Amino acid sequence: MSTIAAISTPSGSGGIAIIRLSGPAAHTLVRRLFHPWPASPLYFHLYLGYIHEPTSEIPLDQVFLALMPENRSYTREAMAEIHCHGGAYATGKILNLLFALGAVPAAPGEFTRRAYLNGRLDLTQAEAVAGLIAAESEAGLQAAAAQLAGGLGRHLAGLLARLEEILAGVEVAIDLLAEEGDNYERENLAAELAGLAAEGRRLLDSYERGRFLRTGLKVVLAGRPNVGKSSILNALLAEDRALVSKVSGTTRDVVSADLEIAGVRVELSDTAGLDTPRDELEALGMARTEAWLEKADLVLLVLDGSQELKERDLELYRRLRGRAHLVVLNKQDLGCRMTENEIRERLAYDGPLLRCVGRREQAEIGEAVAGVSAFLKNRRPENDSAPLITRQRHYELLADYTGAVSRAAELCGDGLKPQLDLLAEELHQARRALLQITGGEAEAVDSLLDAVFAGFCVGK
Ligand SMILES: Nc1nc2c(ncn2[C@@H]2O[C@H](COP(=O)(O)OP(=O)(O)O)[C@@H](O)[C@H]2O)c(=O)[nH]1
Ligand SMILES: [Mg+2]
Repeated sequence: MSTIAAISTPSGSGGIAIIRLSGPAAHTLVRRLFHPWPASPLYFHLYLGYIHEPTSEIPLDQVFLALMPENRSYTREAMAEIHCHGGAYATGKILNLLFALGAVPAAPGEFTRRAYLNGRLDLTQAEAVAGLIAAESEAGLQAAAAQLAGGLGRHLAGLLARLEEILAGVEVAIDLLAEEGDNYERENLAAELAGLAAEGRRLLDSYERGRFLRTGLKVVLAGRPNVGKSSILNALLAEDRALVSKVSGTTRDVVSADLEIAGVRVELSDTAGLDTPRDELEALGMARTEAWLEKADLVLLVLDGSQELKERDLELYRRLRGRAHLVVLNKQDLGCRMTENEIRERLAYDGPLLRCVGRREQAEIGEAVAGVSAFLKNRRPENDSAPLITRQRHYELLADYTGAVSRAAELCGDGLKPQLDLLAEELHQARRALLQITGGEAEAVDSLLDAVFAGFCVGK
C-alpha cells in the first residue's frame, strides 16, 4: 500500500496549511524532515519543530507535527499531519520533499476512500463527508452530519439483516426441496416482505425533502407582466437585483439569486411575465420562463390583487397543475379587488393565499416567506428523527430494492405458494441494491467508488 500525501487546506495563501499523509511509511517519511524528532513520540500530540531538507540543517518552516497510529486514524492507516505556514510556495516545497522521499500524490477523496476500504466508514458516511464540505445551508449541514453519524447506514443495515434472514430460509428450502419435493411455507412471509417494501417506499418519499436539504429548493416567481414579480424578488433579497418598472415586459431573462428560508437554501428565480409576446425578444423571454417552470420545485404564482382576476391568470394557473405551487396576492397596499372565494373557486385552489406588498418603499413579504417555510415543513417526514435520503444514487438503488421486495411480496401474496427460485432471485436483487448503497461486501466495485469519490477535494 502506498503512502499518500496532499495539502488538505484550500490552495492560496492562508495563516496555516495542513499537509496530510496516510499509509505505512507516513511516520518514517516525516521523521526524515521534522526536527527535533521527539525521543518517544506520543500519538495525537502536537510537536513544535522545524522542517529541514533531509540533507540540510537549514529550516524551511516552523511547523506543528501530529502523528496518528494505525487503526485509530481517519483512514485507519498510520497518518501524520504537518501544520505549516500557509504560503503556497512553502507548502508546495514541503509536499515535494515528501514526494521525493516516496510519498505519492493523493487522488481526490483518497483519504476518505481509504477510510471506507478499511471499514472506518460506510459509503453513505463517506458521501456525507463530501456533503458536509459542500453544505451551503444550515439544514444541508445538519442532514450531512446526521448521515455521517451513521443513521442511514444503520437503518439500511437493519433492513439488510431482515432481508438476509428471509433469504437464508428460502435458500435452505430450495436445497431441501430438491431432495424432498415438498413445498416451502413460512408464516407471515408476505407480510414481512410487504413491511420491507413499505420501509423502502418511506425512504424513497423522504428524498424530496432530503434533496431540498442538500441541494436547495428551486422556487420560481411566475405571473402576468407587471403583477410585481421582480419587486417581490428584490424585497425577498432586500436588494435591487431585478429591474422593476411599470413598463410591462421589463424582465426578459431569468434573474436568480440564493437566499435561506427555514435553514434551507432557496434558489429564487424571477421570470419574464407570460402574456402574448409583442416581439421576438419577449417571445424568447417567455420560452425561458416555460423552461424554468419545468425545473421548479415550487412555483409562486403572483397575482395583482389590486385588479380583477384575469383570464390570463387562470390560463397561467392551469399550466401549473401538477406542479407544487402557492398563490401570492401582491399590491395589497392598493386594496383588494379579488375576494378569497372568487380566487378559490375560479382557480380551484385550496392552498394558502399569501398577501404581499412587493413595492420597494413599503415592502411586506412576511407571508410569502412563511408560505415557503410551511411548504418545506410539510415535507418533513412525520417521524423527524428517521433518516432521510439526500442523494440520487441512494434514491435509484432504493427504488431497485423496493421494486424487488415488492415483487417478492406479490409472489407470496394471498396464500400463493411462491416459486422459490423466482423469490430468491428478487431477494438477491434487493440485497445487492442495499449493499451498493452502503458499499458493503464486494459490491463496492472500483467504478462505483470512482463515481462516489470523484466529487471530493484532494486532501480529504
Ligand atoms: N402599489 C404597488 N405597486 C407595486 C407593488 N409591487 C410592484 N409594484 C409596481 O408594479 C410595477 C411592476 O412591478 P414589477 O416588479 O416590475 O412587475 P413584474 O413585471 O411582475 O416583474 C412597478 O411599477 C412596481 O413598482 C406593490 O405591492 N404595490
Ligand atoms: Mg419583472
